[in-house]
Amino acid sequence: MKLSFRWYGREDSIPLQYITQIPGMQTIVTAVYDVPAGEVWPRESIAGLKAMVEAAGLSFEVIESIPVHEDIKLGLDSRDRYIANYCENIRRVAEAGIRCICYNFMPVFDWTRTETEHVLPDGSTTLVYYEDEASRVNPLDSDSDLTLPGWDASYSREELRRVAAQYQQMSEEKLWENLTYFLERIIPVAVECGVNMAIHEDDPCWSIFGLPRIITCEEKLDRFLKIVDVPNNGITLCTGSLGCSARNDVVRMAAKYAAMGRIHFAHMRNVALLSNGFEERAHLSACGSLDMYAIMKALHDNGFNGYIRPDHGRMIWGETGRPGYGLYDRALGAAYLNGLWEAISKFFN
Ligand SMILES: [Mn+2]
Repeated sequence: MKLSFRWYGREDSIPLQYITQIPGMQTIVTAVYDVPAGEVWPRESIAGLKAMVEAAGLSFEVIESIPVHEDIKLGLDSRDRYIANYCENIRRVAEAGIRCICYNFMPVFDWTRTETEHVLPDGSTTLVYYEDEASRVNPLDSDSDLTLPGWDASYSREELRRVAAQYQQMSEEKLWENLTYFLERIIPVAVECGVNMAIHEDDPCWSIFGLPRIITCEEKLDRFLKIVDVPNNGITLCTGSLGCSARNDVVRMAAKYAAMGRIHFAHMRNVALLSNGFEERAHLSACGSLDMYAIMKALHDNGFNGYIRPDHGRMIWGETGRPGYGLYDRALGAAYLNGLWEAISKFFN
């Protein structure tokens, strides 16, 4: 495994040097954040990121994400221009040394929670999703002013409703068709550039706010991988996104897709499944519902050689900042993942 850490560029309050100080840290996961979705990233912006990352002693090999423009997901006529731009972005980041690109195909909203600063009994704060509160935070039919870091803040409330209405008339099958159209055009470019595309599962892994979601479970990942059946068309195994549904056997999926050589990136996070939703917890198995050791062992035993990063962390030790993306708890997560991997590697090799 290659240990990595997400960093939001110059705007991130966490200095790259602090990330370098995490033992075993190798690679930064980042993106060009100041270009609207669908447009081409300037070469200077990519080169600037690469220079900063490498100056800190880290490698620049993973992008998360190149966002997929809504017109592509909606299958509008304008999609061809956005797909051409997407291909150009793949070429440009590949030229700069990127080997893996994470992206998702979730309509309108990226990851969704009902609260970003839920206080746990130990005083740390975390991201939670409670079913009974989901309608309260629905920006489509309430006055909720909740916005999450993954959501496109460029939409006004009205635009958001207009785009969502287009999806609400769309079947899941139509969304699959639009995903197929996209993959058939971008994957050949990824192959040509030697880049692995790694789709991220929908988070949470079910339909929200009446919008279709299709990258949610083993059956659908199987279907996804067959659309363009080459190694470069792979997945980001996000344990927290899949693990928030008890129907998903994350250990089994880690083993299966690693053995197929289709997991290019792993997001390691623990969640506690509750009767009314889930809470993000510390990475340690004992803190949540997922057996993190078993997932790491499944990856190890099936030849996983991709990038891995600690996913969302809690806010601890008084840290404030971007929900899920503080330094301290993610650094503890990285140390824990290192420990699991070293023990598994030494004991089972
Ligand atoms: Mn994730």
